[in-house]
Amino acid sequence: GGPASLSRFRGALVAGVLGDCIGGEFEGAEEVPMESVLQHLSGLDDETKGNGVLEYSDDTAMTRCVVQSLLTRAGFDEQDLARRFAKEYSTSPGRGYGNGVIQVLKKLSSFQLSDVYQPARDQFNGRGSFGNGGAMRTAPFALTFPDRFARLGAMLTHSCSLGYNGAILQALAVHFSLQGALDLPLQFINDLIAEMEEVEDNKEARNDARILKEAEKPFCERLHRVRDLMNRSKVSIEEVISELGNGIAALHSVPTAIFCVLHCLQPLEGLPESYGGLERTIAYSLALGGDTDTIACMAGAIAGAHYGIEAIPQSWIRCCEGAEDADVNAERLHKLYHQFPQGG
Ligand code: F2R
Ligand code: MG
Ligand code: MG
Repeated sequence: GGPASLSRFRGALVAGVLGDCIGGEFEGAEEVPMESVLQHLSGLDDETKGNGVLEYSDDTAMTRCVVQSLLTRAGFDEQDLARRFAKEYSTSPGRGYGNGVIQVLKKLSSFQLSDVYQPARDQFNGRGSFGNGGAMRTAPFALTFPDRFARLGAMLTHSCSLGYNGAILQALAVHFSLQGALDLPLQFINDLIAEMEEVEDNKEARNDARILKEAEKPFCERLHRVRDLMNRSKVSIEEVISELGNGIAALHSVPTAIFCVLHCLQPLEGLPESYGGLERTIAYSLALGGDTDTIACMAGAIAGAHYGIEAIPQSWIRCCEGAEDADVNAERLHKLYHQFPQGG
């Protein structure tokens, strides 16, 4: 596709932060009535609030490391990125990190480390993490070479293919959305399936899928389910959760985030008519419960890339810690990528 516009890229990075900050309220909740979501969202329009009252979590903390590393090194540098993840964690350990990844982040602080990918390989008795921590931070990679950098960036903490392939899928979804691909939703999902057919076509992926008793190509299988749900005239929240999941595993959250965006392209019953697609996507992601900050962060990034920065309510930006920084950095990164189109 053609080059992504600045508005789309700003939209992606800012809406990702919004999803994380706004979604944090419900992370881990089993059931989230839409009424509670709408109440939470209408609180963001309160003029007396603002100035970053909703704090960001690990999702944004790690995305900021990716952005800073890409900007400072003018491209992908795993040593620099690993150092930034470790420093960020040691400075602010209370951002709600996954229980496993904390071990990796502590080991990455060691000066004697010769291979920055080794701590991730040691996770979960050598099987590696399949959590969504690699996927939640990939949006900055989505302007160029999303698959290569998303994979390497994720493997610093997630060495299981069900973790890093989730990061690739999320980066591809943002990448396609930046090119305007969501104008043709069916083509969008078919293109993602075609890409993931190749991504999952190797020994490691097949082996991990077999050990975890998943389908031969787990992400492709989930994307087929997304396409089936898209074609249904009515889908309940319960069906989405049972078909796609709302959990902390990349497999149970990245396809879900993609579905949220697709489902919210049109007005939805139960959501205010005044909402545009971006607001609908965030609201719907929260109503699924479970890993709401991360699903809303990933869905936000894909939707933000589609609707652009102009679609994001200013009052929401004012309420979310780090949203204005994300906007400034999106502009810097966009400029850098246009100077060095290969991204390093
Ligand atoms: N962790 C959270 N939220 C829950 C609690 C927050 C915190 N304790 C608090 O109270 O403030 N949110 C954040 O974590 C998710 C991203 O996690 P990430 O980076 O993938 O971490 P990790 O530890 O690698 O994986 C997460 C969990 O998944 C299970 N798991 C992963 N791989 C496994 C494997 N091979 N075998 C068995 N289990 C595996 C483990 O339970 C891991 O702890 C985001 O939601 C982010 O917002
Ligand atoms: Mg989080
Ligand atoms: Mg989360």
